[in-house]
Amino acid sequence: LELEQALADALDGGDIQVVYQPQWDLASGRMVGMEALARWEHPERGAISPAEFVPLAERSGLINRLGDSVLEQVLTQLREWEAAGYAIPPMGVAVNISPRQFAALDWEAGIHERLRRFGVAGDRLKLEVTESLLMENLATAADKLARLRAEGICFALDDFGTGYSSLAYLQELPLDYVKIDRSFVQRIGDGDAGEGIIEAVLAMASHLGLDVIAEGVETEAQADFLRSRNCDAGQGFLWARPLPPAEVAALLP
Ligand code: G
Ligand code: G
Ligand code: MN
Ligand code: NA
Repeated sequence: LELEQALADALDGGDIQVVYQPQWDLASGRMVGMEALARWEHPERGAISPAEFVPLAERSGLINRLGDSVLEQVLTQLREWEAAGYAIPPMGVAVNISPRQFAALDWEAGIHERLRRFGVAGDRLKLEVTESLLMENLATAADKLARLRAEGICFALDDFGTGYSSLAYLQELPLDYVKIDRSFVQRIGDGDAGEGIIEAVLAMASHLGLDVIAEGVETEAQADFLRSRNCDAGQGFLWARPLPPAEVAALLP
């Protein structure tokens, strides 16, 4: 409860900041996008991981405010970068959307409204959702995605392979990318089933016409494996950690 109050105060005080982790095209080595990740520096406890405060925000209902804050920071940043003449990479900036946010009645309207208010084109924005959005009625979720996609926003399915994705469900959802969870990437070279799972995901994505981004790439051997299997893009400590805005801007053309 104490931490919940601290999170509410941090949201009031602007203490939730956004860092950006670059995503790279595996064939050309060019930066093709980035993922926005929330960071909380607590005055006494130091850095608190989003793995801790995002679930807390979900439980306490603060997730909508957290999500709005992250989205508004990203849109402000996009506007600034564009005004400064930076080319925003083609996959745009990805924002994580948690299931409870996605399900909120006014969430979709809030996205449309903020794009207009901040003067940012929808195609600069990518939203990362998880399979848990399927907790919602499949048709309702698919309609929501389709209406946002009509504004140019694209969608990635995050943490792919960790849930219950069935081909039938995925086929019903208008998605653009799947992200291979880092737990699979970390098993490359282990000689167990990890590589086979990645190959199966790549085959499935190709069948569905989806691009694939592998996350948590830490070694050249992992990158080589993914490149050799025609995985489209990668993200991970091998290339760059999540970076503050000025550092990621230095990587933009
Ligand atoms: O940045 P890090 O790898 O520590 O993130 C841990 C988890 O927190 C990841 O699952 C990530 O998706 C999630 N996360 C980070 N930032 C946000 C955010 O702004 N919104 C939501 N919903 N989740 C986030
Ligand atoms: O669930 P999601 O994909 O949003 O999680 C992204 C999280 O993964 C971020 O918290 C980010 O800090 C973390 N991350 C990014 N690259 C790497 C990596 O190469 N190795 C590890 N262990 N974590 C990473
Ligand atoms: Mn993510
Ligand atoms: Na993930």
